[in-house]
Amino acid sequence: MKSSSSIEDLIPHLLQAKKVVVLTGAGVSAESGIPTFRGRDGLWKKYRAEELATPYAFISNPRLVWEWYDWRRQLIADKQPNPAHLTLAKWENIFPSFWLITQNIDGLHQQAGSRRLLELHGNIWKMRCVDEGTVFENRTTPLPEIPPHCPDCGGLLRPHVVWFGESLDSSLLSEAFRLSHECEVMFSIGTSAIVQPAASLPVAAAENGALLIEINAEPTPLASVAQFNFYGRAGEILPQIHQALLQALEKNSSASLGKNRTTKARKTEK
Ligand code: BV8
Repeated sequence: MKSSSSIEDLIPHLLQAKKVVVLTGAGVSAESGIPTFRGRDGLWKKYRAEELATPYAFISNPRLVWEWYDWRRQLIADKQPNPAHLTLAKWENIFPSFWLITQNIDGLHQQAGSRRLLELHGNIWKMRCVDEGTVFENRTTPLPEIPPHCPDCGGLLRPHVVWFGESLDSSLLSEAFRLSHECEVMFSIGTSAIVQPAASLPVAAAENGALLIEINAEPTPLASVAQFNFYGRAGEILPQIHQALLQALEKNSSASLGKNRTTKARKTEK
């Protein structure tokens, strides 16, 4: 496997960075105890995610699809953000412009405190009425009724997520590409970089001259495009990068990040 880069070599780039964007995938939630999509533990009964997370599966068997989502909601309900989520939430106060784009639907980034966040694929705690299109939050686990029905019109409810074969919200997607095109540094963390169009965001950043950093348990198709590769657990690597960055900020308070950011960064640690 390609060896990991050195955090020491990465830090000077981060000290200079003003616009930083991060793309996360299921690997960021793995250390919170949530199975990844394509990992060994990602299967549910005998089904693969690609077979159930589709409009076709829902139309032909809404009960089966909702049983899967109810199982995932129950699994996620008592899980907590891990150090990877918590570190990324702190980075909103470290870089002048920081945005987090996630493919995950588990809501753990919000729970960790991230606010500058785009949820590309929706959120498992939201439901949408198939007839009216109204969206509302529902955190009841287990669901009392499967499939659930709209409290207003009695129509069928669906998870407010983007299924395979469905288009992403166009304004959200164009914002994600704008941020990726304009950033100086892009991290791709805990994603196999297979699912499109999300997997094209780091490529778009790199094509526009951004420094691309991959943090993943194993190399992905982005490995050869990234200038820095860190292989291992995101919940360990991100805090290591964060600590090295804080030390460099302390030492080099006149860096382009400026004194106010050093103070601000110190504040996020209290
Ligand atoms: C669309 C919500 C227009 C639902 C999800 C172009 C080329 C090829 C195919 C396509 C293409 N354009 C469209 C497609 C089809 C399809 C697609 O990409 N298919 C793939 C399988 C090839 N895309 C779509 O359908 C998208 N729609 O483009 O609309 C269109 C319409 C019709 C036809 C054509 C175009 C919609 C995609 C959204 C699907 N919905 N989720 C739900 O969750 O129930 S995607 C699903 O996959 C999750 O959101 C997940 O986050 C996402 C990506 O997976 P990963 O997050 O990367 O997870 P994975 O398990 O794969 O990898 C985890 C990684 O973490 C691993 O590498 C592992 O090593 C690592 N890891 C594990 N532990 C750790 C770790 N790393 C660090 N630390 C650890 N501790």
